Amino acid sequence: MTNTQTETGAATRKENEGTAVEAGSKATERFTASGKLAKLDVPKERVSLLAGAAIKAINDIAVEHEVTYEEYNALKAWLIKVGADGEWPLFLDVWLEHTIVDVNSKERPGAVSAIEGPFYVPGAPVLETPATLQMRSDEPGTPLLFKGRFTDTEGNPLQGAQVEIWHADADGFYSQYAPELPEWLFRGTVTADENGYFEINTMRPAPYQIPTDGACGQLISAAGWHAWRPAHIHIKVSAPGYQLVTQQLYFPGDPHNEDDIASAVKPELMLDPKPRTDGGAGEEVVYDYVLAKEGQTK
Ligand code: MBD
Ligand code: FE
Repeated sequence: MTNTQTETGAATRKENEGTAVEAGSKATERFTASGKLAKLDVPKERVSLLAGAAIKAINDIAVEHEVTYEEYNALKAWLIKVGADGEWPLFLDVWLEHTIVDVNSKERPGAVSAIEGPFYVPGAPVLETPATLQMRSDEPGTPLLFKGRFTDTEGNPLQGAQVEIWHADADGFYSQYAPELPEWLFRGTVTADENGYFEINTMRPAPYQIPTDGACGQLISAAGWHAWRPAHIHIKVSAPGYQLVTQQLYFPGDPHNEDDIASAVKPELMLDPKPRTDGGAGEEVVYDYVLAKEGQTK
């Protein structure tokens, strides 16, 4: 298999469908331009503690594993390439974000969190339920009706809830990170009704291989790993006065549910799709959301 195919062989990447450097640079640009950077203010004590611990950890590895000069220079060259390819967001979101999520969500009741990943784009078109995400007229894949309900931790329906959803197409590509896809393909902000119900018509995404032609791909092949994430749907759920939850949802039976390169699969995030009961094509799946009030802990 090459990096130009999905694992199922269902689709082949076209010549012009972009490179790791393009996707990486876009993710880097977007992060740099986002509000996240403007707000950063980490106190000196924490910088000293965390940077000191990280430096110590890597020095300990060098001692324990007797790192050679050749390995040290390979590391230096690789780190330079990560930056040149714009792949710091990808690297961090694949190999570190899952731990940051767990550390920061363990006290929150309700919906379970997972990583945001590098391909979120804020400001997707707002659609009322029942919604259909933007797709092409000949969109390949299995139609998926994703529906559910928002409640608080007491079971009361939530007003003003919304689902931000983004996912790859049936070839494993994300709009705005691969050329020639419609800008908001498979991206939307869906508002639930006054009883907290939402319905979203979309297509089942394909398993996803992180870009293999950049620094992260170079590491993966040099180490003999694989680059796959299981098929997943990215979600941000929120309601006024409630804590925002970023998560992902997965499909049973995916060959990479057990060895996700980004370590972001959890049993609570597994969907249970069934054939549609209303005679429509494809599958439907129900997934309900319990949100915690601002400041509410377990
Ligand atoms: C993705 O789609 C993703 O979800 C992660 C975590 C990393 C790379 C691409
Ligand atoms: Fe993703």
